[in-house]
Amino acid sequence: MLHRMANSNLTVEQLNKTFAIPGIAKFEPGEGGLPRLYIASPLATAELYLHGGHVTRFQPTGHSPLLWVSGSSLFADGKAIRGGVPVIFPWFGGKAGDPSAPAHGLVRSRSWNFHSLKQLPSDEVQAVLTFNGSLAENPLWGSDCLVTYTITVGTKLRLALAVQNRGPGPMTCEQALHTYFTVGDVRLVSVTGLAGAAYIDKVDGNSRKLQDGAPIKITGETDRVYLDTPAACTVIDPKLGRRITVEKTGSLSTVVWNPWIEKAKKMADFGDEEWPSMICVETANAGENAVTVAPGATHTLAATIGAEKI
Ligand code: TA6
Repeated sequence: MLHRMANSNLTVEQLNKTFAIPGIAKFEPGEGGLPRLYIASPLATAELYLHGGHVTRFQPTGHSPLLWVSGSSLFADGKAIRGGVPVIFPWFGGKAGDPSAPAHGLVRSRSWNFHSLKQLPSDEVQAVLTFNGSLAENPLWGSDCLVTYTITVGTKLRLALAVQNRGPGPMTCEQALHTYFTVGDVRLVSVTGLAGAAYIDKVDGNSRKLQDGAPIKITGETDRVYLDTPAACTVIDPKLGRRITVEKTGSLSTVVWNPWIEKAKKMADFGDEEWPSMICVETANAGENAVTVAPGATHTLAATIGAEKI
């Protein structure tokens, strides 16, 4: 059966002929028949969809999976996958001044182009995907641009989202790697690395607040955009007996989100009972941390995700 990519004439079979690494990485029909790259190296297993450039699985050898995906997620062109690492660009959340614009930008629900796949001397497996933003196609891009997303799978997951401004003027944009982590019980989890940071509390009228020095606990719907936070964050999960660390470069915002009970019920692609099993700690540039890229210049936001047992 031939599987057609959403916006390319390459089939899974043709992708494998061009890119597969025997015994390490191959394309297969994923959920909804969407083309999916499956990576199984001695260091880790991972899955990523061309749809949205979306990493849906990362499991370092010796650990249980680090990324969470809803059992109710959609896998269809034009729809975002609920979980994994959604790629958010060129705006975060709702687009300021344009309620008709899709939430979280233009790239998470469209198929990306597959550029390359290789095994590094470190035994890490590296995939590169691209997406061309064109004003002619959609003025919401704000500028012609080339997005290059480099995904490196090893004992850690390394993600690098590079935006090259191909327009004649400066390009101001927001971006995020909107990562969903699996946790044993979010009510037992704590998040460190954000002490003293200012944040926008989206469940309290977008009020601006200051994080105290204590580890962050989730005791209800939590939706916070922490500002001017370049440091690493750690998700401490006593039930799964591990801590997940998110190191980053090129990112000044960190978003912490759990929908809790009522918001989970309102999302059709999120199971009513799933909220205790996940937390988002997102690597972003949002709001006043939006970035301005000069004509011809490139800005890279990068995250490195790893786990250790406790
Ligand atoms: O990153 C947190 C957030 O902005 C929340 O406000 C919530 O909307 C979440 O993203 C998921 O957004 P989505 O459009 O994927 O439902």
